[in-house]
Amino acid sequence: MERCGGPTVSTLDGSQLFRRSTGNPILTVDQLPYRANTVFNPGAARVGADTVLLLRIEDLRGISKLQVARSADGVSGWRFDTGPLLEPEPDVHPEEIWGCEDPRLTWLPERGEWAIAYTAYSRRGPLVSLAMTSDFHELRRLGPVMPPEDKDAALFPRRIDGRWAMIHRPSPLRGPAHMWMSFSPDLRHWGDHTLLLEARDGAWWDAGKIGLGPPPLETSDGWLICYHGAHGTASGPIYRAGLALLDLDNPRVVLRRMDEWVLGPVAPYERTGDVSKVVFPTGWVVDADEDRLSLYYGAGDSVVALATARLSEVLDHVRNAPQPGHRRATDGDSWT
Ligand code: BMA
Repeated sequence: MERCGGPTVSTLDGSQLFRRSTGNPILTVDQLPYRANTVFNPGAARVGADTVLLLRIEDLRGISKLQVARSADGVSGWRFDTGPLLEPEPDVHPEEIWGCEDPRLTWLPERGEWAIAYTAYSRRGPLVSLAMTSDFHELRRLGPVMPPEDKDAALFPRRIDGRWAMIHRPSPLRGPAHMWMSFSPDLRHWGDHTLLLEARDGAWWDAGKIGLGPPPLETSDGWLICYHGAHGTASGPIYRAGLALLDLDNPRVVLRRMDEWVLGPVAPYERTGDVSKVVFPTGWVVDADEDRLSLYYGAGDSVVALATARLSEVLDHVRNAPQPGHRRATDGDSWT
């Protein structure tokens, strides 16, 4: 991935960085070539002149599969492949018995192919599986790489100190669900599991449970990451999205973390749906010439939506966010 961004002066506050597409929701179940319940939480990629979305499509049984849609402008005119790229094959892949969900796409220049990190919904709970494709027509499964419960995974596009790196979100039996990082020599065997970014506590928007959104984006300031936080309320969780910056050479180090969310459920299609009050980013595409960051997200677990920002303004904000190492009383850590 090309390194992007440069210094700018921005007067926007964090919640104004992303602007919703006037075409939202950009994809709904009515546009699909077959009947289904919902379409949401897409992986995103730029392939040649097209934006490719790998859509999560939940069928009328409740089981999800992954289907490709292509568009020249990334907003409209979506063309669908005839069949799904990845559909559960429980006979040979029993971990997919209840579906394949929430893909994240990472281009790996070294291998000349895309890594698809997705959630396989097994009888023992969701787990992280990997598959590879070079063209979004043919697919090769690598299989499960993290046991249940674990989800919200994406690969870094290149090796870090000689090893592949992945962010993911295990759900521990006890306590909050934080984001972790793991390493692999071959994309199959993963270890050196490291706690990366902690869910905050109490009333914070990202208290209790967080998870990575799109794959880490390499910029000259560091790895930009977007993550969701699920804030519990009496009427269920509210899913919002925030930003952080990881050290370029050692992404185990969180350089900056914005306090305020940058995207929350405000629009009607975000506040109602199969699950209400959900924005769930899973893909982004950069147009460096246009200084544009296009963020694709599931809304209300029912439709696909798009919000765009100037990448330079996003980086300007994240650069000026607090350093997590500098803890404050409001962080609610154990020493307060
Ligand atoms: C998460 C995942 C997502 C879903 C989100 C909001 O745990 O299951 O697929 O979009 O919850 O319901």
